[in-house]
Amino acid sequence: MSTTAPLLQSLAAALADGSVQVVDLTQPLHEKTPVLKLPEPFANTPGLTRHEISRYDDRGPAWAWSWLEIGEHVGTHFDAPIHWITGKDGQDLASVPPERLVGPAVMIDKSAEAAADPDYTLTVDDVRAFEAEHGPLPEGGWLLLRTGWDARAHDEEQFLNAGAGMPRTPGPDAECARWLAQETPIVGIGVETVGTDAGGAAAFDPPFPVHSYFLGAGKYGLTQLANLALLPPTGAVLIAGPLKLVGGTGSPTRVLALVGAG
Ligand code: 23J
Ligand code: MN
Repeated sequence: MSTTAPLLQSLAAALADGSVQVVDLTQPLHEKTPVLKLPEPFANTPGLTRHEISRYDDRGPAWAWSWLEIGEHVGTHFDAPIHWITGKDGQDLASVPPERLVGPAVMIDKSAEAAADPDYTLTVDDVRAFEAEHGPLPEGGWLLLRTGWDARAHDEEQFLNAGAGMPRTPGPDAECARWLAQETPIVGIGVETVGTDAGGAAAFDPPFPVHSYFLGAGKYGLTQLANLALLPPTGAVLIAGPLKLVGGTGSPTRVLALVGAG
C-alpha cells in the first residue's frame, strides 16, 4: 500500500459518513440559462437549443436522445487561455493539465458590498485584507468571488442587470486582475456573474482586464457559479470538469467543491 492510500481511504470514509460534503457549484443548464450580451458591433453567442433525435418513438423505440446547439461560453463554464488574444498561443481546453482542474479554493465574500453597489469592484487591498485574515492565496488554487449574484441567475434581466445601457455587475478592477494573474500563485478565478469581468469592464483599461491578464498568464476563469455561500473562506477543494474539446476556448462545466462539515 502506498503512503497516500490512507489519505484517500480517509477521504472516501469522510464522503461516505458526510463529514466531507460535495457542494455543487454549477448552475442548471437549460434554454433559459442567462447568456452574455455584448454591445454592438460585437457578435454574440447563442444559448442552449436542444434538437430531439428520438423520444421512445418510431425514430428510436426504446431510447430518448437529443443533440445540442450551444455556445462554448454558456452557463457555468470554463475560460481557457486561447479564449483571449493575450493567451492565443496558450492552452486550449484539451491541453489543460488535469492537475490544474483540482485544487484548493478560497472564497472571498463581497455580497454585502455588491448588494449596496452593483458596480462594486474588487481591489488589491480587498484581497490583501482577506490574506491578512485567512493567509496567503493558495498555490495552484482558485479565488472564488462571492457577490450574491447567484440569487439572480433564474432571471436573465436581473442577472445581466443591463437596463437600457451598460451591464452593472461586480468584478475585479484592472489592477486587481493584473496583480492576481501576475503576482499570486492561483491558477484561476471563479465568479457568480455571467463573465469573470465586471459588467462595466469593456470601459476599463485594458478592456476586460480579467480575461486579458488571467488568460494571458495561462490562467483560467470559471463563471456563473452557484452556492459559493456554502463554502468556507479557506479549506475547500474545487474540481472543475470542462469538456476536453480540442481547440476549445471554453465549455459548459460541472464544478464541484469538497467541503469539510466540521
Ligand atoms: C467574449 C467577450 C467578452 C466577454 C466574454 C466573452 C465572456 O465573458 C466570456 O464568457 O468569456 S466578457
Ligand atoms: Mn467565457
